[in-house]
Amino acid sequence: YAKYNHEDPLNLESLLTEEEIAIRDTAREYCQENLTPRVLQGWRTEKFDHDILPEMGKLGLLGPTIKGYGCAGVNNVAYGLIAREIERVDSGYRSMASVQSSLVMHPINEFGTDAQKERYLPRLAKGELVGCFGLTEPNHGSDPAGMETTCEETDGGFILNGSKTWISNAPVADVFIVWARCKWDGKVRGFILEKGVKGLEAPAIKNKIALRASLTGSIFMDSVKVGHDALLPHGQGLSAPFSCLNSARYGISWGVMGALEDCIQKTLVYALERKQFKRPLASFQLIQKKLVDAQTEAVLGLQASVQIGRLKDAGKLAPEMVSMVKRNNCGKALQHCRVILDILGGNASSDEYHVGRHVANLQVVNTYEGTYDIHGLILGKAMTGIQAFAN
Ligand code: TGC
Ligand code: FAD
Repeated sequence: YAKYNHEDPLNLESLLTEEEIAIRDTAREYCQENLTPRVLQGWRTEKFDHDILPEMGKLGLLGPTIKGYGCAGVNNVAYGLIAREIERVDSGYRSMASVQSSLVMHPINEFGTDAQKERYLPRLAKGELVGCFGLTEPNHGSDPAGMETTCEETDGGFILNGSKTWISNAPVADVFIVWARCKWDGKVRGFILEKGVKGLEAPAIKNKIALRASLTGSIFMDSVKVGHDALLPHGQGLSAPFSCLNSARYGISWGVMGALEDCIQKTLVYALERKQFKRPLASFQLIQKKLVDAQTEAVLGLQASVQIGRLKDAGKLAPEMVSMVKRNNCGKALQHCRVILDILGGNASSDEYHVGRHVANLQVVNTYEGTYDIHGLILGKAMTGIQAFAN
């Protein structure tokens, strides 16, 4: 028999190439040495740290699957491994990076013109520009098809009106990917807006009780006039924003496992050190069960994410597969981080023990990019042939 390694129970390492392992190790070293020391300050002050995206850019962690434009051109498993390392520190930092990579650079690369790619991708890859993605609206979250933001054609370009809410990175964004319904044919299309254009505002949503290390805001568009070159011409209909979501949701399936792994590691160390009734907490059966249940789900979730990553790289991915891993991994991470938080006793309420911060973050990650229940209904439709979420 092989020797059981409780730090990698199903030998995930054996499923990775040397290049993937090297990328993971680079990301891990950066995150542990540079993000961990800043996370409490970021969480407590809700301040955006403008150095982080450029630092990630230098290491090739932004838009890493894109070929050219200064991007690393690595595979989707490597992209997932990067998300896992960033979210091991904080979901807010992963949010910042995955919006930049999957929700801003991806649509420009997929649906943009050569000129748009040249103008934005190299600077987004370096982290010199910050991007955001506006799909959700005050009256339309789970049902973006109801979107009220409009676009009409005018002399020399377009006019956009409407508002978006709960938009990651918006208050500090230089580049806004905004989705609007076009008045001339009723189709949804994406537009690139630049900070400073008249009629565009992006105030912060303050005092969040989760994801505090990442800035979130609204987007208000009051007759924002842009040229024809703002349109992403090669994507129309909701399948365009949904294709961005497929990529971000896949990354999230890895990321939340990183957050759960961090909670397991921290509560295990605590349980081995802390004594009650003259014995380490780790010696009690109930504590061991909580830790083992959590670890089993982290290990199984990661196996599923590797499989989805390999299928994505092979061009054999169905969006429903992403719904399954996004839903499962977010739900399991939230559930088990919450259970093992109990191991910390009263210290669970101190942010210095970190696990409570992960629990708060994971409530949001289980909600954004399609809620747990919406992904359940997407899978229910695939299974039964009956759409349950709308008429
Ligand atoms: P439906 O009629 O099913 O589809 C409309 C069109 O879209 C196509 N499609 C997809 N294409 C690619 N990938 C997918 N996953 C797709 N799902 C659907 C579909 O084939 C159709 O194409 P066509 O050509 O026939 O027009 O659309 P629906 O309106 O009934 O959709 C329902 C539902 C529930 C699936 C969808 O609306 C949904 O996913 N809702 C959840 C909304 C959501 O995820 N919002 C995320 C906002 S962004 C965000 O949260 C960022 S957080 C980032 C961070 O900080 O990390
Ligand atoms: P609702 O759609 O109102 O849903 C409320 C509840 O009702 C949920 O439990 C949902 O599952 C349930 N529900 C809805 N419809 C049905 C149904 N048919 N059947 C059964 N149950 C249903 N959006 C962006 O576009 N870009 C971003 O960068 C972004 N970042 C975010 C950052 C943060 C911190 C947060 C909190 C959100 C962010 N979002 C972003 C928005 C996010 O995607 C939405 O919050 C999410 O899609 C849910 O929409 P909603 O909040 O309007 O909830």
